Amino acid sequence: MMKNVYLNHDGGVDDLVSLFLLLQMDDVELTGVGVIPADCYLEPAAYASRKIIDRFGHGKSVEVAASNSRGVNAFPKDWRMHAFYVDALPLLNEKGNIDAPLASIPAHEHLIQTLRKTENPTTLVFIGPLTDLARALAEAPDIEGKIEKLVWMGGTFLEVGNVEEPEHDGTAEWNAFWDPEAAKRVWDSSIVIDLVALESTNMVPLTLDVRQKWASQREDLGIDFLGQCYAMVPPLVHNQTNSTYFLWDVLTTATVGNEGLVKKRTVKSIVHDSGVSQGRTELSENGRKVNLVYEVYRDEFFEYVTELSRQG
Ligand code: AGV
Ligand code: CA
Repeated sequence: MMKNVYLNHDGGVDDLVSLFLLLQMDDVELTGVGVIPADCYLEPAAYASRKIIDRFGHGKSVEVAASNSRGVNAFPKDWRMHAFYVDALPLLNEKGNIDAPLASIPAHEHLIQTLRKTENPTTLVFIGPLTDLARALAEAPDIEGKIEKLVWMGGTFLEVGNVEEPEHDGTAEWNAFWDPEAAKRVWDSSIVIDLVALESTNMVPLTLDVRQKWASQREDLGIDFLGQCYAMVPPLVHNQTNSTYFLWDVLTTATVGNEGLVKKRTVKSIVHDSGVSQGRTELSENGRKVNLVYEVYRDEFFEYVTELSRQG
């Protein structure tokens, strides 16, 4: 059976690779794509998305909508630059023009419109902040009924998150930190949430052996694309730093194509929307239910991503 999927991403290397992967899944009908300028700049991220659809979308027509949402806590500029590098890849620019359509409405309205016009329920894949979903729910509460579930890369229940910023205590994950109020608003809905939090993404850092595997198979165009993308970001070599790259969003997307790659359990949680812990997700009996992805079959995951990327 075909699964309707709507993707909202924020233009990072692993966001754009996630879009590429969704386009390779036989049982996924990608109904639309929203791009939010959180961990990216909007223009190159929207261009890169459309070029990926053109080059790797197997002739499918998918509309891309640019978001006009703004965050509370800005991402570091050097991370946001990555979308420029992907957009400029010769592999995506051979053709010299773009065919994939750009929507004439902002991403949160595009989400509403797409959910309403899609006959069956849709799985939402959010691999950046939840701002566009929070705005869509505020404007059109009826869409809750059209959402199968939300799969979100965000949050953590570990003591240490991945935010290292002044005036913050370090307990949050970045997608939650960018717009903590949006996360709170989505928590207040009754949407089913699968949470791909740092518990599981910490198990899939970018490492040199993975890069080497992709390099050695670069004859294949899809695997070359993975290699080119992951050449732009720092791998884990000696020890982890604030800029070490993980396959956060790619793991999230892979769970949509293959649930067997991870283990989940239900927990109850709240979100802090202000103060020194803003963006922190915390276990609490008074919280709402989320399905926490807490473990990954690492080798199977990398194997799945590599094979899905193979074009030949
Ligand atoms: O917190 C993880 C999220 C994911 O959606 N993003 C990157 C992924 O796209 C923010 C982020 C945290 N640490 C980063 C990030 C880093 N070292 N480089 C770039 N982005
Ligand atoms: Ca992201």
